[in-house]
Amino acid sequence: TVAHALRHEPGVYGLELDPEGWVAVADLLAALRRRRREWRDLSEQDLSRMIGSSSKRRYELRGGRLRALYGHSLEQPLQRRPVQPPELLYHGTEPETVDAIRRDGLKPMARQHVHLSADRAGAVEVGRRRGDHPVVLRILSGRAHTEGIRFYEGSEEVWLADEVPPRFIAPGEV
Ligand code: HQG
Repeated sequence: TVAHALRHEPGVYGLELDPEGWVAVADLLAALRRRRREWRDLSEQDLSRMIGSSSKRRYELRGGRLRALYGHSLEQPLQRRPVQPPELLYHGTEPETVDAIRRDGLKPMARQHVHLSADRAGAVEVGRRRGDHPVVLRILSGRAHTEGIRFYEGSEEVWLADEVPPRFIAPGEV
């Protein structure tokens, strides 16, 4: 529910994200408490326990505010500062999409950005969401950045890009 509110449809919860994706924790808690009976006593501690017990860092909780670090599909793009990415990044996907990706490049599809992984193991996990035989593509992110493609930091594990044209996708799978 928190991912839905902070990545996709804040309006459904009566919330509005600021330009960098933040909401006040108090507002989010009020919205969640209204949502379900068993959430009526939800506290900031519950929220921070939920965030801390996850295997992935999806949120940033700071100064009474919370935001999702990546994954957004909102129409209004969040303000992000482009940064230099590592030389290589990885993208995990399913075998069925590889031909289209090699032809058209990586596109954000329903989200604001293409999502890339900092290492191969992370990309395997991303690809596994779609089936038992994930494919991992190696992305020449250093070269793409030099040639003007914008990259942004999501979390330590997740990198974002506006797009990845086919010439920056290394041949073969890793
Ligand atoms: C594919 C989860 C055809 C792309 C994950 C992917 C990640 C194309 C799908 C994060 C294409 C989009 C994001 C093209 C890209 N033709 N297919 N030209 N370009 N695709 O869910 O990267 O657990 O929006 O390969 O772990 O799978 O929610 O992106 O399969 O970090 O925190 O289009 O979401 O994080 O799917 O996943 P998604 P993703 P959380």
